[in-house]
Amino acid sequence: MNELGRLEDLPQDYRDALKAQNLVPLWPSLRAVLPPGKPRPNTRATAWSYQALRPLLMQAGTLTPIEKAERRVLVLANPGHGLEKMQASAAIYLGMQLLLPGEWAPSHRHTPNAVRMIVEGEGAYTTVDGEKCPMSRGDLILTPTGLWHEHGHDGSEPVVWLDVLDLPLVHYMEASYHVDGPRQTVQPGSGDRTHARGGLLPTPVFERARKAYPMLRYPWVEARAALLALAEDPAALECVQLTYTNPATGGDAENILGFYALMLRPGQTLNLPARSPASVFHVIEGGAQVRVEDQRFDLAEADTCCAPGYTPITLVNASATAPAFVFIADESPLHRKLGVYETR
Ligand code: 1HN
Repeated sequence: MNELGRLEDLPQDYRDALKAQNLVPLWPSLRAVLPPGKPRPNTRATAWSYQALRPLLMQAGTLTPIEKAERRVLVLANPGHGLEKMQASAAIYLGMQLLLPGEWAPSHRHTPNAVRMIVEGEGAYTTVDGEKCPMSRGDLILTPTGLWHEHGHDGSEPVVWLDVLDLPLVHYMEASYHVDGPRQTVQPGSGDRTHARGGLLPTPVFERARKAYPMLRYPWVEARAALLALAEDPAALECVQLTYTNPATGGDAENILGFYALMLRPGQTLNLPARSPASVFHVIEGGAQVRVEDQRFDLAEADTCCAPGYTPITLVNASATAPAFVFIADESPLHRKLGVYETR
């Protein structure tokens, strides 16, 4: 491959003349924006220990009242992007949010899509688009783009959840904004009870009743039972993984990020091929070793890690007796829609 000319090779008066016209020569920067063979991601394989972050999150609970925070969150920031960017990967934002008994995080809506994976505690709920969604450990609750959402807590213990948003991408697109709103009126009904029974869906006879996101809550009891059933299926010999889908479309639950529940059998080693999207692994139950590049993370319950794209990943359940359950988020829907998805 040719050595390309450097900026310093150009006479200063020529560089000044370009700059005065807002012009930039491409060739000194061409390799940086178009590296050979594969991208050079800023995303670094990084892990966050729940045991290490939990006391700091609880401290935030005493240092900062909810009124002063709106959302009391410690962001899981990837040092490869610079901590102030608040990115786990190019498109993924991660945060651990704390809500204390009696607190209320007021209603708003925004353009980035969010999901919440409940980590600990009982008694909190989030109201999304008028539907009150109770929060229990392992539940996944969607807050798709544009839908009103607020959080409340009628229980007696702190509740913590992992927020996953496509904020870095939407912000990069200069499309990120929010609108505040009044407390929502809770409507009766529950998408997870009307859309997840034996392959039956409400018939949209009157089109006006149709919602783009009819199912907002994916209870862990259902996902866990489905994984255990799938583990018995010969088709899932290699990989026991489920995709969180929108039952109305059969496609991904949200437009930009993909969400999955994975079961690792006792002693299982799962070698994942190198794929273009970056991914996030969060342990719901058990323990999982994640090997990516020259790193190895031993994740315990509630620990989280992220991995860049274009690199193979190995997941190991070191327990000989207990299965491990892992929540995964990745950038697959985005990569597929943009036509840049690849497996190597
Ligand atoms: C947000 O709206 C929530 O509603 C949590 O709980 C985290 C991070 C960035 C932007 C909006 C929430 C967020 C967020």
